[in-house]
Amino acid sequence: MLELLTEKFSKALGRIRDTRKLTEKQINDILRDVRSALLEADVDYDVVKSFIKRVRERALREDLAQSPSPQDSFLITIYEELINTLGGQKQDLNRGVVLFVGLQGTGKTTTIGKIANHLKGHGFKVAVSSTDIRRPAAMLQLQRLADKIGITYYGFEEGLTAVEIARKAVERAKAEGVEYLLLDTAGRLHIDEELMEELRAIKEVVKPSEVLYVADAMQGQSALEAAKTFHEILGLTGVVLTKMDGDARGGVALSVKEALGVGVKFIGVGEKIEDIEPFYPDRIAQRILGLGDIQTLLEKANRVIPEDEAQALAHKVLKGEFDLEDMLKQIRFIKSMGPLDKLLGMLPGIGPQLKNLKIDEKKFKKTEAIILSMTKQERRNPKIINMSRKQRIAKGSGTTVSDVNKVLKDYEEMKKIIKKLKGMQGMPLPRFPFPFKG
Ligand SMILES: Nc1nc2c(ncn2[C@@H]2O[C@H](COP(=O)(O)OP(=O)(O)OP(=O)(O)O)[C@@H](O)[C@H]2O)c(=O)[nH]1
Ligand SMILES: [Mg+2]
Repeated sequence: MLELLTEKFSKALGRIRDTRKLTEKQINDILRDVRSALLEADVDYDVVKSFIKRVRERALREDLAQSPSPQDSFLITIYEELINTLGGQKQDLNRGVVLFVGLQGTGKTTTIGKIANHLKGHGFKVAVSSTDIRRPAAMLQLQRLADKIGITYYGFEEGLTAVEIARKAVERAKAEGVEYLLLDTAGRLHIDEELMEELRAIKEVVKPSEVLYVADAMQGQSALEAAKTFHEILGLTGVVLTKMDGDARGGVALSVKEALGVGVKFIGVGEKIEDIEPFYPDRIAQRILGLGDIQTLLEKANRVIPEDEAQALAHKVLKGEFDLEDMLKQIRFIKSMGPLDKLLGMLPGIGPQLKNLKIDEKKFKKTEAIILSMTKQERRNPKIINMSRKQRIAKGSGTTVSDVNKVLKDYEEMKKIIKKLKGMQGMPLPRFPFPFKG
């Protein structure tokens, strides 16, 4: 996700570091590269134009040459304008009835399952229902999802119209004190009168707190064309971009706010139920600028391990201290958090290095066994692990010396990467997280 933008941006912005002074010509040169990076990443032409214009005007008006560090000021300007383009503040989901609309196969039903699960995880009382009467399998799909995640599904007798289902579902939700009722709707290949009429009627009846348009990011700009029609007729309150995992360009994420006037609320990043993220414009801007997404990472960690342990670990990581005991802890909670590459991708500066660090998740078990066969002393100070110790560890964990060597090598590799984080220490997040200096 967004890899292309990140890569292009880091090239364009890399030039800033190499300059001592920022002249108007240099600003223009850099902005030309930024412009082509954005266009290549499939950002809407008008969005790019207005972004570049705002950055240039601010850069010249604020007279960067007068700033103690023109490079930093320029980067901050870019960072802040990126956040504006992405929609500014993070948008919360208003309580009430949330109506999901969009074209066929964009991920509406899956997204409802993911968001229901997400809201449940935050302690909300959630229920889901489906007005998609065209395909019987569509309702069954949502019902199964709901069962799987332990969410109430409202099903009704056959023969009801979509509008009648919607009305009944809302009545039940009200009676049961549900905080979020997520309503699924039928998708279509193209916008047609009948669908729009149905959606309009449903909206009339349920008086939704949110009308979310579900768009498939892999369709690029065209994903937003139909959205405009939906917006005119239904008054959208936000967008969910699905399949961001399949689109390295991700330009559509930067285009939504300006194209529609409403922001992205969630992004779907995979097929699994937990593959959903609230959309934080500032964190996305950090990702694009190659700063990683340490906040999301820490937040995830918080949810899995007790807070103080998470903090202690984050602290150690930030200080660049990291021994095999920490690695063991990491492995254990990463295992409960999902794919490692995704997690590492959120750490600053790690994206491009991932290619060299493909940790096989099945290897975790072995790694865990090997570390467990070490003494405390060995875990805290891996340097002392000589050949005879390796043989003992291999025997104890039912592995080979070469397996032990591999774990030690992985550890060194992780340590190297974590050292990079040292630059982040003491940097206030998220406003000035630029580890670009010097
Ligand atoms: N990779 C990936 N796949 C996704 C994501 N969201 C949904 N999908 C997949 O997209 C396909 C369609 O998802 P659905 O949720 O059935 O889409 P829908 O909009 O409800 O489809 P209709 O009800 O037929 O209009 C499924 O195979 C999902 O697994 C995502 O964020 N990433
Ligand atoms: Mg569906």
